Amino acid sequence: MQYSDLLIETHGKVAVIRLNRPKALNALNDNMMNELGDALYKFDADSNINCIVLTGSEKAFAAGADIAAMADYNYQDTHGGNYIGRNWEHILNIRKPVIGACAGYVLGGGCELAMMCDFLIAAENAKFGQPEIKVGVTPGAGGTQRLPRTIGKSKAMDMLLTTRMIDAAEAERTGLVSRVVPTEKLLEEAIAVATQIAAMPVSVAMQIKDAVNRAFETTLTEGVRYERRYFHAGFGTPAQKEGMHAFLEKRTPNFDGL
Ligand code: CO8
Repeated sequence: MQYSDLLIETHGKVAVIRLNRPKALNALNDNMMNELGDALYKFDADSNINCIVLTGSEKAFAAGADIAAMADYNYQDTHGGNYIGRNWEHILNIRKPVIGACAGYVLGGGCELAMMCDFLIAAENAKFGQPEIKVGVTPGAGGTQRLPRTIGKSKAMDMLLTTRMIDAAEAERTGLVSRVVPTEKLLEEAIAVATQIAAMPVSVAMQIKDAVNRAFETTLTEGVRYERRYFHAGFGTPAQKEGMHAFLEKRTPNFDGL
């Protein structure tokens, strides 16, 4: 598939997917979401790739869903045959780690897409917000669900009801992002972090991702049981043998292909 709204690069075992509709601040339209799903599935299945970085431009990760495309929709258009949302959640099926590298505006559907990544690295200039109420709708891709689970009810309500944007420092303070880096270094830093992850056994990275996501869907006891099954099953795998023996032999483990 040729992409018109994405740019793709690879750096060793790291794939970088860049949202690329600069004239519309990367507003997320149907074609871009189709392309994003395609690219994510492709890299998830590619044994040469262990980690994916999803980013936008310095001005905008994404300023939301494409308002121009949606403005004249009616209920049949959104919920009918071309159901909005059908191509928004492919990212949740990706087994390998996906890091969101966010600069500039991260708004509405852009913030929701970012929250579907495994963790976020923010540029100092990043601004996160859920301004949907200002265009007369609720969020539709998890803004009312993932945001309060991530930053707490009070901050989430404040952002959702007033449309207040939070800056990178506040986003880090609230746990929405894991690190803040200088704006001009965002991609370099994100690739460095992804490269570190890509050197780990991808099989274990995928299990950790699955187990962490389970934490949001189940009780603590069931979640720990789920984790314990992965832990027990890990014994006897090449990754466990290589990791533990490399430690005992005081050498760097080689998790290539594991
Ligand atoms: N959709 C379409 N076009 C956009 C969007 C958008 N979300 N955001 C910006 N643009 C366009 C502008 O129309 C403008 O185009 P043009 O040059 O042709 O006029 C261009 O990008 C540059 O934007 P501005 O001139 O407005 O730039 P400013 O620097 O003045 O302002 C802002 C930047 C503050 C980001 C401003 O553009 C803005 O407020 N944008 C809209 C933000 C917004 O409301 N986002 C939420 C949209 S609704 C949503 O995301 C619902 C998600 C539901 C997903 C459900 C899936 C199931």
